[in-house]
Amino acid sequence: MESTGVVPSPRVAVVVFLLKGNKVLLGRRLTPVGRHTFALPGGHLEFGESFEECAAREVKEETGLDISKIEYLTVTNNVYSKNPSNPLHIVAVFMRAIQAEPTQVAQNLEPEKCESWDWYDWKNLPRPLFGPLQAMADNGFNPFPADHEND
Ligand code: 8DG
Ligand code: MG
Repeated sequence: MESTGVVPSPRVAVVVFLLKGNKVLLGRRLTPVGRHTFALPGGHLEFGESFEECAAREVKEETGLDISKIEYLTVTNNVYSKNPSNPLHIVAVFMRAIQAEPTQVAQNLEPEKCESWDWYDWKNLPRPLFGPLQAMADNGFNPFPADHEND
């Protein structure tokens, strides 16, 4: 990589498993990282925000949905090295939540970034999944509460 004198630094993202019954909300990405793969709503933490505030803001901005019962799940460290001229290192904080108002319908409010939003059964996820999400699913990660009936 040619040195520009600028030292790249990791960014923090907050990503949300929005849960409804046995389903999660996914949309096909239209942005360069993970283009055409199915991913969760989420985005970058803004200065001074809590994880919960960021989760609620990103879901609202991307889908129009209000969320509640926002809980921390896990964190992953992702170094995307495919494009060395644009190094990308993202610490992704995964939260879960449910709809605050179940009658609200997900809208595609950032159509330049996402094809559409839909609910998918966690046991029958669409493909291709966004890499980091596929890795979590492959590792047996389950975003549902322990007492949730998910068979
Ligand atoms: P912003 O700059 O508008 O705040 O953010 P964005 O444009 O909405 O960011 P994003 O790419 O949707 O999300 C930020 C990063 O979070 C993404 O580049 C990689 C990481 N990430 C994962 N898994 C997932 C996922 O399932 N969905 C989303 N949206 N991001 C994810 O590691
Ligand atoms: Mg996003």
